[in-house]
Amino acid sequence: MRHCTDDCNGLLHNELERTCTLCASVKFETVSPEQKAIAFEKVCPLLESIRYIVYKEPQNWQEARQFCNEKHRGLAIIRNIKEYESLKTVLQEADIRSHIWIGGNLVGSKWEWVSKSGPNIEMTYTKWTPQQPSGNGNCLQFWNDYQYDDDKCDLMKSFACVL
Ligand SMILES: [Ca+2]
Repeated sequence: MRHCTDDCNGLLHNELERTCTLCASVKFETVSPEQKAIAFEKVCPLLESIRYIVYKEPQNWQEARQFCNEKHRGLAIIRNIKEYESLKTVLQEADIRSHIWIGGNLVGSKWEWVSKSGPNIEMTYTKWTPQQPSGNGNCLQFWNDYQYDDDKCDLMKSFACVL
């Protein structure tokens, strides 16, 4: 895990470990006259207000990832249907129909979302094209009808970042 400097780019800064994390468990106390309670809440500021930006200029997956990391909050990740619909809308508005790199990566036998800093994120919500993944590549693209497809990482495609 990379150490982060002052700017966590929307991620949470863990002061103790000097790292950036996507989600954190935040302790809070409730004070009522009868009983004092301690609770933990999962907070993910980036994911709760996720916005995307799309670049038409084709790059290979690794270059796209590097670009998104430098300029934004990393390659696009999709955690749920809300985020999926959000990215789809951005692409439709930009009139981009297919072949868009997003931040999915095959690690071993598991598809994961890459993170700008910190560990990869488990891929729980998926929208695979029928008969995909076909095993012809380790990187994830939005294909026809904005459905997922695995493809060769060195191919040049438009791409989406987390804004
Ligand atoms: Ca494929």
